[in-house]
Amino acid sequence: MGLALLCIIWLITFVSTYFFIAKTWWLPAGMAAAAPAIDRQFTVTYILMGIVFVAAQCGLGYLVWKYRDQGGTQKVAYSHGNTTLELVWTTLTAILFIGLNLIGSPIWAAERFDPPNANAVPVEVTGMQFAWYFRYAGKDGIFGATKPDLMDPSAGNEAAIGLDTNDPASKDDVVSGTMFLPVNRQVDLHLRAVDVIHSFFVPSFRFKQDAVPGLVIHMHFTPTQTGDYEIACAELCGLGHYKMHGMVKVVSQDEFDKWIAEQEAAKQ
Ligand SMILES: [Cu+2]
Repeated sequence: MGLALLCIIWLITFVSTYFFIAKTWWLPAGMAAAAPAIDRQFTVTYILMGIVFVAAQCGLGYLVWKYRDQGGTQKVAYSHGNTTLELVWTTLTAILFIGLNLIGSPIWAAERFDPPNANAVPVEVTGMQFAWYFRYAGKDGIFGATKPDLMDPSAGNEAAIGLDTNDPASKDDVVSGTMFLPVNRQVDLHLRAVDVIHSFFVPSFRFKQDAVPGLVIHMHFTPTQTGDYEIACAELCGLGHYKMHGMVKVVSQDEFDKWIAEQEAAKQ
């Protein structure tokens, strides 16, 4: 029985480790400026935690086998702990976790606490049950007022986020259900939520941030490749959570300007 358990524990360990090493199910290619640094941190974390995982599971299998029931009448010896051993592993674990946090925090903080570039594109992202809306400030660079009592989610776009069309600053605001971004230009994100907490997740950009009702969260990132990328809501936000999906279209600056101009024209 002890040998069978050892075999099962080791088998599960090695099979699951294989899928991680072979990258059977893995992230899409990184398409944002911060992606290489985030992937490096991710790899370091995976390797370190992988070593700990394999060592712990191998130890578990071995001990299950070593201390199997061997019959006989030998009395069980109980251990009441080993202070030195406990101090050592607690210290090592603390060093590992605090160290990983310290290594990762500059990447995390740079997208949040550094001010955005002067030429960053401001985009307001609004999450609501169960759609994402993207607003561009237009030529004046100012987002017009939105009002909760003007919100009509069934009408979509401008009406969905409750844009106040009487506000002069809102006249040139463009609201879209698809996110358009110019390539190699920083995006100054203003992240909002209307009803519950949502999470704006673009796996290809290695970008994930909660959108919280009552808060406007500022973050920035820079897409580095043109193409279409998926947006998912990464926070269970209700019955339609599974379909709270959107697309980012990263295009050239010219195509972006053309698209904005078309949207402005359609408003007239
Ligand atoms: Cu959601």
